[in-house]
Amino acid sequence: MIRQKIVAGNWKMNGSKESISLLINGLLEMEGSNSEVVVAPSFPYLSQVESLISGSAIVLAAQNVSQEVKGAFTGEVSASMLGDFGVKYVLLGHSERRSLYGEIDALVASKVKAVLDFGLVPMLCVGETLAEREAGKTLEVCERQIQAVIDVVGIAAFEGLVIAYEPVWAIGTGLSASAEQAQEVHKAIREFLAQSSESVSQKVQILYGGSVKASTSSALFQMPDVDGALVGGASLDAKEFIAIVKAAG
Ligand code: G2H
Repeated sequence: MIRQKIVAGNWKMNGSKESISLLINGLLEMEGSNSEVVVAPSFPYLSQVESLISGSAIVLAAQNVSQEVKGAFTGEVSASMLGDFGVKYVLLGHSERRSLYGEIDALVASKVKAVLDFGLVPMLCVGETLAEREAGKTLEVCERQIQAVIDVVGIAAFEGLVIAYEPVWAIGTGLSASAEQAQEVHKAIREFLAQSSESVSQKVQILYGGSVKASTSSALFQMPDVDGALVGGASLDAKEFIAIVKAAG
């Protein structure tokens, strides 16, 4: 099955009005791509980025969301609010949210449900720590994180969801997984999904994330089960990000 590639830039807590304007103007010089190009600014800049990318093929993502619909939840942002700013994707279960903000599997699953209920697309991040990899638990961890979501939203909902495999040991460390390591886990994730639904397993896009750079991206994108990339640090440089988009074809 042919799955469209996605190249998503997770800007994390970086940027200012000025730097974001420069970055987006740089990205707008990009030639047309067969891949879907996505950017995920921090909440305060969603409106600015929505305006800047208007009329282009660039798609907007958010980095987090509340699991609640509305009400007395000071400091939280709902899925409907994100929808108001043209957001399509919402990153969920990123390891920084899991490790620094205590987001356990059940909370991630309820956020996935909130996003799907509002018609947006969750980008569900899963991945193992170095200790878990060394203990041979890579697949066990990824499967547990995915199963927690299946238990809440059902396997059919995965047709409207993107998975990002992000080994924690590769995030922001400069230590990217090799293309072969990524392929091995992506294939195993697809086989795990196939146990519940073969058709869903073939449709779901599985991105790789973790120190992706232009120089490593071509090899990654040649892997049959790698359907794109979730890019952190390298997405803050327009030229580098455009080179990754080009590598995706
Ligand atoms: C992983 C990735 C983006 P980086 O967090 O989600 O960041 O490419 O900086 O490792």
